[in-house]
Amino acid sequence: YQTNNHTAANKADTVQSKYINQPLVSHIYTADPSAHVFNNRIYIYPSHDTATGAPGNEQGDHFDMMDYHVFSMDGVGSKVTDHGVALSLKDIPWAGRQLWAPDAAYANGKYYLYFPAKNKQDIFQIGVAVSDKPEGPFKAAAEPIKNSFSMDPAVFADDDGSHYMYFGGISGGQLQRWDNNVYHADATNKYGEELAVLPRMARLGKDMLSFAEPVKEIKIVDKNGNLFKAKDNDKRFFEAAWVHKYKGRYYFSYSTGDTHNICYAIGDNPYGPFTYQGIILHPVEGWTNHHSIVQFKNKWYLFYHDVQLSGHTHLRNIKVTELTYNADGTIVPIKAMK
Ligand code: FUB
Repeated sequence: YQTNNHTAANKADTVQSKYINQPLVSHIYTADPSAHVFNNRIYIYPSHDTATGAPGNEQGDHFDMMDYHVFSMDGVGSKVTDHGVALSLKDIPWAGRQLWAPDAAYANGKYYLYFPAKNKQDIFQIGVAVSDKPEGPFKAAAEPIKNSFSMDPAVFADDDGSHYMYFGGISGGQLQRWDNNVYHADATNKYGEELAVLPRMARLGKDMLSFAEPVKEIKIVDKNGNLFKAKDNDKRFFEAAWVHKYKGRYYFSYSTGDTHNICYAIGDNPYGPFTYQGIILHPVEGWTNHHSIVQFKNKWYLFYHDVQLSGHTHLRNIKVTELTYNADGTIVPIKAMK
């Protein structure tokens, strides 16, 4: 997660000419937008980036977020409402620091906010908070979700009412430290011939507060059915899992991290395996690339972020653009800069 060195000097120029879409909000920095349609309105659950002065390093210490805001809008292009602080670090009993990329779901007449944070031992886990309203405020459970680890939760609601959480991220997200659901503090990232670390998932319990089954790995394979190696870093999973369904098939999309692509793979069921298809979103400005995909009124949208407003990797701004499919169900790749 290295910072980039953009200067303010040429910014006015780049704002005019370089970006295909403009930030959805500019009064605060926002990132990792998870979008959902609730009550016929688009709700966005992003990270809230802040400049706390935390040092920039590979562990991502500079992503030092302290709270979440929820945003909503009638449709793409409509006014965006900031609903204010929905959950604060100080109100999460188990959390120590770093509120990273969240997601949300609706069930049982309630709204659930899922979020990663480092616990008091500085190990990432995933928490849940509950509200009667999609915009919150949310009340956090006293403990993280049992058996959860790493970060970037994404909750997919299937047509039969089942909810599945997909999660994990290597490097700063600590996923490389988890093998067979056991923690190894000293495990490091690999970049060679060994198999790439796989993202994880679990079906959520009916209470939406727990996992209903042991955490499983998700296989992302090439067209020959082979898993990627750690060195295949333009394709292998790094972070930012998202799942959506299109014409009965399951699309698992994710960021390749150090090569900055949003890629996707398609499977026949929520557990995979998922077969790699290609790039959805080419690298954006800033080190991280993180997205969500949602259908609204017969159109599909890709929410993402870049660093147009700040020029700094840890101070991002959320954006949206339309997503289109080819007749065979593959996605037309997007370049978000001219
Ligand atoms: O926002 C902090 C981290 O940056 C997220 O959890 C990652 O996906 C990356 O976007």
